[in-house]
Amino acid sequence: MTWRVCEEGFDSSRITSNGNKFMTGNGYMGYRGTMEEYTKNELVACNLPGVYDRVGNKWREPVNAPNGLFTSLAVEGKSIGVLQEKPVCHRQMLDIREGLHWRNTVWDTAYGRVTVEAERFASLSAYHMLCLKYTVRLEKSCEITIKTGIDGDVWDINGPHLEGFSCEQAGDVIRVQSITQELMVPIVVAEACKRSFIAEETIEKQDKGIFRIIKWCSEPDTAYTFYKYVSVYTGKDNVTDMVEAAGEAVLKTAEAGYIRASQDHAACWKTRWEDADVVIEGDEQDQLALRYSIYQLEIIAPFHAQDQSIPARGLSGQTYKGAIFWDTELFMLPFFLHTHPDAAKSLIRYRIKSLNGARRKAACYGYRGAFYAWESQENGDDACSDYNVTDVFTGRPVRTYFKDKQVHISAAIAYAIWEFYRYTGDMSILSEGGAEVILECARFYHSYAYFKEDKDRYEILDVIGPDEYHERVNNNAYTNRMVHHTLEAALQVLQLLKEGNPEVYAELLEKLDYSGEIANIARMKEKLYVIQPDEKTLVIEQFDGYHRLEDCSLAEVKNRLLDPREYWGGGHGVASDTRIIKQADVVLMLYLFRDTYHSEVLKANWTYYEPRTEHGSSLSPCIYALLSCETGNAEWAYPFFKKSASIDLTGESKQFAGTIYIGGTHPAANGGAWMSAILGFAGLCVRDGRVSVTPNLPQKWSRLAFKVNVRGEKYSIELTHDRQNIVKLG
Ligand code: IFM
Repeated sequence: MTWRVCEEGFDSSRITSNGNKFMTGNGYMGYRGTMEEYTKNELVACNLPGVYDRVGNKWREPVNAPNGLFTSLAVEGKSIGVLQEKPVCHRQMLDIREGLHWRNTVWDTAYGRVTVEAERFASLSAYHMLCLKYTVRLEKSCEITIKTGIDGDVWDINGPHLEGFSCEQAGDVIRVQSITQELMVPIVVAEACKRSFIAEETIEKQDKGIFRIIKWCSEPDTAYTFYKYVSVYTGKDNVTDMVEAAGEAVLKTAEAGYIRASQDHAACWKTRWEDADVVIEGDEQDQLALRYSIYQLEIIAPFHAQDQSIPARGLSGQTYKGAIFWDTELFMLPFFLHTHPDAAKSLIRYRIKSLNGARRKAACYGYRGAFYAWESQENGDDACSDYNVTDVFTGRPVRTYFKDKQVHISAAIAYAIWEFYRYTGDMSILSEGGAEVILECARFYHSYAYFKEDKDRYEILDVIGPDEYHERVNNNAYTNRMVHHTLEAALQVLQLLKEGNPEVYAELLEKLDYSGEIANIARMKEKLYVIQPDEKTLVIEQFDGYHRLEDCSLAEVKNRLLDPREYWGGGHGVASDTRIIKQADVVLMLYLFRDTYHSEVLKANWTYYEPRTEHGSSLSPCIYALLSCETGNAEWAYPFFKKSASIDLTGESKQFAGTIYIGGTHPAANGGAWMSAILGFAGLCVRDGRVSVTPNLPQKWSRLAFKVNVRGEKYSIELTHDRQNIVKLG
């Protein structure tokens, strides 16, 4: 019950959301929760993170590989599938303990009952492999035709990305080779299919696909099962001959058999859960929702790579250009840091690897240092368009300033590197590029800031804070505080290296020509305007002039919408001239720097900003949960935890920004759900390698138990309303 996600009945209006909800994956690839008989029209995708392509002047986005699991069924020549024939019974299920997708569908046809049962997984023990077990059973004796193979005609938002198709058979293996249009990255998908029943098999080649046509006459009530072993390789993999590697992988897995492949896969899942599971007693729905959030993070975690990060919509497709946002550093990293520090390191290394992209961006705007991409792709270049929203009324692109003005992105990266160092105590992350990133981010802010002589202070002007509805504002409280932190981290990093690693220190100063910069950074840190709570109300103004905006209710602003898909921000948005904000902004700042504020300030700002927050971003509710826990109010936090944890189960999230599709999974919310439970309700705190908790469990929960990895040592933590137990595991 708490390890399974199930849906009964077939509802065509849920095809897209179920594609997200029933995702499987292994970090190397994400496979959407679609039916075997679906095609690109139902958004089938085998998404490959890190392989991007641009067609003409359309948006650059990650590539979907040819679908090696395509399988359709015909009985006496008539197609039977959920789209052709309404099933009498249909169940779709995800076993999150073992990372298995399963479907069972029954049709009542002129030929009696037809049942299809299929199970599949993206292997956690062999990252290039997808495996499928497919069983068909008929009540009567009929001619069955299965078409199964590799469908290269894939779903793309801004494609088609693949060209130069070659579809071949080589012995028992069929394969499709193609290349991406822009960078000509080769993609190879190979398939081997095994069955133990006798049938006639022919091969059908199409321009973009190759299929096996398997025909036989069935006995009544007899199960016919076949197995598909599919491998995916790209030119980005470190192999000399991809075609050979892909062919060998499928043959080797096929020879070992499905049971062996699924056992190896399950064993890897067992290890993952040993490190990451969180047990909630007292509410089964919460238990499932949190486990499911963890599952979503596990299937996108880059365990296979040294320096890969995670896109904002995970591996659920091409939404948001498959790009990496600050979501990873502030909302996902804490989960990985506490459970799988190696995966966390890969996320940090991705930012180190893409530092030159951030330098290019800064230089392009006339600044120095590192201005990270708002939407980052493989080389750190910004995929964010100047027109990221389309107006619903005119169909015209709307000029947005996310790319130019969300300068807080660099600070989030510096913050994450500093947190990684503080948590792991691993100096190597600093000497292997982390220090350079922090220093270059600090340099960027120094070149961006404005020194106001009359006020004798640095100000950060013309920015967008986390609340994207208010563009080009001055002195956003969150941004200024984060910049302050970056400057502080830069100075501390310099000190650490000077004392602990003088050679690296000297090399870095020389390489970056930084000696003269140190005084600039120190001065700016002293004189940067950090917005303080109002003396009477304790509220921190979100940006200069925020309090002069119209103070109307969220309901009133919603009422003003003429179209539900209308964009609320920018020049003409319904929220732009009001105090209604998209997502946690000041509240996020207070959470991150909670130790430096009085609890009355935390409460006053939570109470002020919450009714004015739309929670129009999936990043928002968890932050309100975390800050309420900080003020000792678990009951206020609870509904926000629930909202965060269940977002990809219910599918209740914004699907459009203007006319642009933004649906998919929400890893930042998944990470936020974990943070709310562990850093919020359990009050876990790890400082200098020491573990402590300040629990404040929701009334409904009778027990919360989890593990954390601190500097290579594992701790098991168990909490009830009146007991806490922290045990270091041997
Ligand atoms: O990074 C977020 C941003 O804060 C709000 N819009 C969506 C982005 C991706 O999740």
